Amino acid sequence: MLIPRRFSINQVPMKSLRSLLIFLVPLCMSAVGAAPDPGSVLWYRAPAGPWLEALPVGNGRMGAMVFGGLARDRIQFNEQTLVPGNSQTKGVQHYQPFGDISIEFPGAPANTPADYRRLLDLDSAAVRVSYSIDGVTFGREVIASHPDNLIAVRLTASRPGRVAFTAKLSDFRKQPITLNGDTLGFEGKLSNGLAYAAALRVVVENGSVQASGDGINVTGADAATLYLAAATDFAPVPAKNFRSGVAPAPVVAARVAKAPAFADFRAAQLADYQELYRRVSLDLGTSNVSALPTNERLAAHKSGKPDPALAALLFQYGRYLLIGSSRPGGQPPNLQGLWNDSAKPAWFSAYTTNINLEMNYWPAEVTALSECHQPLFDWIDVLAEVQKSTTDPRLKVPVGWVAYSTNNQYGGNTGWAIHLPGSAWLVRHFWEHYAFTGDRAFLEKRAFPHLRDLSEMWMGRLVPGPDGKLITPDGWSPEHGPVKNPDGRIVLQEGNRTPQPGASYDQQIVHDLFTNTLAAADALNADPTFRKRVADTRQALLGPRIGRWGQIMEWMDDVDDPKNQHRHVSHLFALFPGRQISIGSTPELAAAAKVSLLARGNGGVGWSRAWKISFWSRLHDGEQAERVLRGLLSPVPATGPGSGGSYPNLFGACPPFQIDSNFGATAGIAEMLLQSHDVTSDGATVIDLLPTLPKAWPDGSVKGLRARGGFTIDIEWKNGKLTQATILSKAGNPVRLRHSAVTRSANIPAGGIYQFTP
Ligand code: FUC
Repeated sequence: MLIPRRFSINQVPMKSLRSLLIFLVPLCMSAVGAAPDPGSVLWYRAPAGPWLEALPVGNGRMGAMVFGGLARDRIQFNEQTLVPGNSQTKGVQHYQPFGDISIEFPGAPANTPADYRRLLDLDSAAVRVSYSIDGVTFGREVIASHPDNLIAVRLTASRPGRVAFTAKLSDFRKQPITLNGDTLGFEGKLSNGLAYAAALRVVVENGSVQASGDGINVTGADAATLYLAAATDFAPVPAKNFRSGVAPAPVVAARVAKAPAFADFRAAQLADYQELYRRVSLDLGTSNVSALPTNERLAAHKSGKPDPALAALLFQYGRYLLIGSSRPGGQPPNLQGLWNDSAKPAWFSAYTTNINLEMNYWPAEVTALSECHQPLFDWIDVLAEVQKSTTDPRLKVPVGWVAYSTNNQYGGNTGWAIHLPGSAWLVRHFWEHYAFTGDRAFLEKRAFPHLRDLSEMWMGRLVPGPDGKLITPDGWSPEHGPVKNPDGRIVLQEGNRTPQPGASYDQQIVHDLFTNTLAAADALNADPTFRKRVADTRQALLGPRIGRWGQIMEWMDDVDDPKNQHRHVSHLFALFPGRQISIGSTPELAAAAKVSLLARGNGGVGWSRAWKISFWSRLHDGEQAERVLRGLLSPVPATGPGSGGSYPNLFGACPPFQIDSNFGATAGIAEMLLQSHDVTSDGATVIDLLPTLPKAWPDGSVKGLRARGGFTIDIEWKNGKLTQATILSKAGNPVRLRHSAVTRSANIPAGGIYQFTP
């Protein structure tokens, strides 16, 4: 309940030239209808109706969805730690929405003004709304700042004194709202005792402010800023029962109270954000539909009109969403990143480890967002600690630890499926971080202990199979398996988890674990006896096999059904993200992988299509990769069923919304332009420049992609041909540059640059 109290606010932040420019330039640009950049702006001519039309902002901890309504704007917000449940078996519960800001505008027009614009500018990380009424242009800007851990809503008008609105705050669980001076707030507890609180402060420039019913009423202002803070008392420390011991209500009140003036707030947010975002740029060219609003571009794309800039937009959107949902010190993005308006999001919006969580991080290193990878490492450490001390006898292993298929931020699970190779798949991310960054301390202190322990665990678990080769005794291939029908026929059954010795998925992940462990052991000069044991065991592993119709066999017996189009493509892990199969080193297996992929088809749920972009990229088939990408960009309505495409706000449709396909698409597009997984026998990184360029992108450039071995790469092409590439070496590691039929050794010293022309 709101305690009404009249008050006035006379805080008028200094209007620096910079602040004027920051607000007026975008406002003027949209007012005069300047065309938004088709490769970095999502835009629409009307307010959002359903949630999947609203536009996201995120600061790595908090997120918000902006609707841009005329009579009422809704800003639905989240904080990534608002998670009930615990660290036990069956401890997983649904990730919860936090609350809403509602802004009511008096005298709003009944119809949407012709110049109404709603956009998300990825380059400046802002959602903007603008429209004019009777010659006055009104602007709104919503920004999530990582440095200040706040979300700000800025309201402006092109004439002084014309900003007027009532701001309200609500808790998703309907806790009472309090008013303290210029600040609304609420606090509560979840079923697991997790305390949460939010605060919304209203700051005006001129004008008057008063409490009004259950909100704060502003009239006659030149401009106003709402600052939102939301927090819980979660701390990622099992020994402290996952609590910080700090009550969140005073924290959020203090945070909004000391919010900087908007110009400074915005300057700090831009500097922090753009330092990450602007590391990579991608230009794939435009077409005559690229200038249309995003929803109309999706429709045009479906009707076959080319729009290469839409692929560039999807690429950068994935980077924007990762910066917005994964920052050092925070939690990893869950199945919806951190954006959720439902009390019961699908699959709890938890961390699922048989593809989804890992896919979230595929773009991190290659698209130069290495720092954003860190929440995953912290979370894996917590999961390992919890699982090592578990009382579940099925998880007790003498060394190492085991993940479940579904896990939460407390290291708990659903009890549904133990996912034996899940920990090895997770830990490969530690290796990749080192492979790209060369951070030796990280390799030694954080990566290698996991790689060593899990290698020991698997060396202890493998058993000889029928032909003497080592196999995993009780694997599976997510998420189906062979069963015998009453008529004796073998069929593949959805969800079947009957243990399958030697399932290819398990075999390939274990192989990958050993490969990464060996590379790490070499880099660290680790114990040679251990190294030899791992190398010998890897050598003795049952490897990928080609079955009766030329496919990669998914199980130990040749029971694959060529008509099976299951969404998971688990048996091609070795092609991507693994590197056991590649067209260079294992051409026959690569050909078999192609047979399997063609049989699986180009469709499926969102993440399945995203994965297939990377598979086809690794097979250097640009036309197939682009075809699958086009499918992923097919429009899915914001309400109702629909599969495997993109919602109006470009969120990926599993369905329902699942963010992995956004991240997977970004990684897949990067993989089409640059690859660096192959290593020569003398230890040089092989960098493939433009390995999978489709005909649909004849001219373009990409700048700032990263390759393993510590390289930063720019590539330009014209008429489908590479014209120039620039390779900057951070560490002076040996490298071979490969493009078409050309392979070139380059000796680039640390800090040196090499120009590649074909
Ligand atoms: C796996 C997938 C589903 C979904 C879920 C979160 O179980 O098979 O499609 O993505 O994870």
